[in-house]
Amino acid sequence: MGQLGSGKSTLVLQYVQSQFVEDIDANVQDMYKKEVAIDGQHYQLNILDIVDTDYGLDPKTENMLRESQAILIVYSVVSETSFDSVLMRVVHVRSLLEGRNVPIILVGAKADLENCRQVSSSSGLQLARELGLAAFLECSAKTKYQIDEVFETAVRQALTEEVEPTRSTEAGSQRDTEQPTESGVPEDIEGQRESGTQTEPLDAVQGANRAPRPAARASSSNRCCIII
Ligand SMILES: Nc1nc2c(ncn2[C@@H]2O[C@H](COP(=O)(O)OP(=O)(O)OP(=O)(O)O)[C@@H](O)[C@H]2O)c(=O)[nH]1
Ligand SMILES: [Mg+2]
Repeated sequence: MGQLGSGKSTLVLQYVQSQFVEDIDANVQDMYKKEVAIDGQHYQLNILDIVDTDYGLDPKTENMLRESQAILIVYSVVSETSFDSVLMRVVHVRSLLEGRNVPIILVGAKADLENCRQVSSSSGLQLARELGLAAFLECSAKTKYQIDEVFETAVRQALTEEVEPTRSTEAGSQRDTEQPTESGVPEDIEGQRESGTQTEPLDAVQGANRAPRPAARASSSNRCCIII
């Protein structure tokens, strides 16, 4: 999810096809599949690149979102308006999820465009913390910076949610109505990153590189549906 032009499709294509495509058809919803090994386990990822407008989603997409295992909300670090639209999207997603604990990962795209940056790394991190999101990363589809990490984070977070005792990510299963848990972002990193200075992976702030608990791996169906 994310504002028009924030970089969603380019990000997926770089991850799935290892190419930076400059001109991608907008307003086309595509499902991509990728087999990956993460932490020694094989997974089949189904990545749905949705059509997301500021006017909402169609009902079919909303249903797929409810049945997903992880949701990526993307903004462009060179577009303050895309960043400002994140809150609205998080609120909307949470209303659709009705308490299901599907991890929402905040992604700052186009991090190679440092000279045009309008959103600092620390602002992205702070928003992720304030909203209690599962993780935050910046990436660049152009330079491949943190592209794999974005999706690996999504899978790890999905697995982490799977082991919560009363929750399930199996399609069609009964889910509880708890509110999303606290962010995995550690307390001690706030303020460590200054505007415009982000050049290294944000691993420390992701909650992303937390290894999934062993039970998570055991209960996984090795399929993961990610919405972007
Ligand atoms: N420099 C740079 N440009 C990027 C990057 N990612 C995407 N772009 C460019 O940003 C523009 C929009 O990217 P898209 O991937 O189509 O954005 P989108 O979010 O899928 O857009 P919609 O489908 O219209 O909502 C394209 O011209 C891309 O080439 C990046 O990491 N770096
Ligand atoms: Mg697109």
